[in-house]
Amino acid sequence: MNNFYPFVNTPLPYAYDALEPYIDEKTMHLHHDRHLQTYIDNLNKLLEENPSLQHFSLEELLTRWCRLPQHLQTPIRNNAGGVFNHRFYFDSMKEPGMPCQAPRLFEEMSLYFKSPEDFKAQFKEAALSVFGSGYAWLVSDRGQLKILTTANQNTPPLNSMTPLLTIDVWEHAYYLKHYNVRAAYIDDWLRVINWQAVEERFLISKNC
Ligand code: MN3
Repeated sequence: MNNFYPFVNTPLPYAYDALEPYIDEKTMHLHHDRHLQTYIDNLNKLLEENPSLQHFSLEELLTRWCRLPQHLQTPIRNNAGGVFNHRFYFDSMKEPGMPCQAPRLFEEMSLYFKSPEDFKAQFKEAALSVFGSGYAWLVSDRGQLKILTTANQNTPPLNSMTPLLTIDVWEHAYYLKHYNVRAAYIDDWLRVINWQAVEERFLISKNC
């Protein structure tokens, strides 16, 4: 895990075409190799110029922003957020069709959203509601499951919340295949969620 400066663009945990036909190979190349790479390069440049921040982990850069010089708070939030969010998004997906279950999480979801199917409907609604660019998230907020959205490359408040799942709804995540139809992208994305990874994050958040 590459969590400190210098940041490198770690490979996707699957092939670029692994999410076909739901998310296309070209989008994955551009998204990982160009978009994420740009955030990594920008973050490294900021840290190269500010050596006193090089010992901060990626998460610390996002949670200890009050320790950052004021003029760096926005660029660090944008670029460290861009790295964190993209890695989290890519790690939340897997090849379609592989058996993948999250029995403990789905049981808990039923308490908060009625059922996993209702959760998916509410999550889709939230992802559709993001105006412009941003993300929708499933988080554990001190043990409570919640859906929230963030604008641009903002992350959920990681001091109090544990992210469990995210979808990137910037247009670059879907425009080549789904054009401007974000709803169709969300439906396709719901078929490639790595529920096993989400369940693992959920269990860790419960100290299980
Ligand atoms: Mn993106």
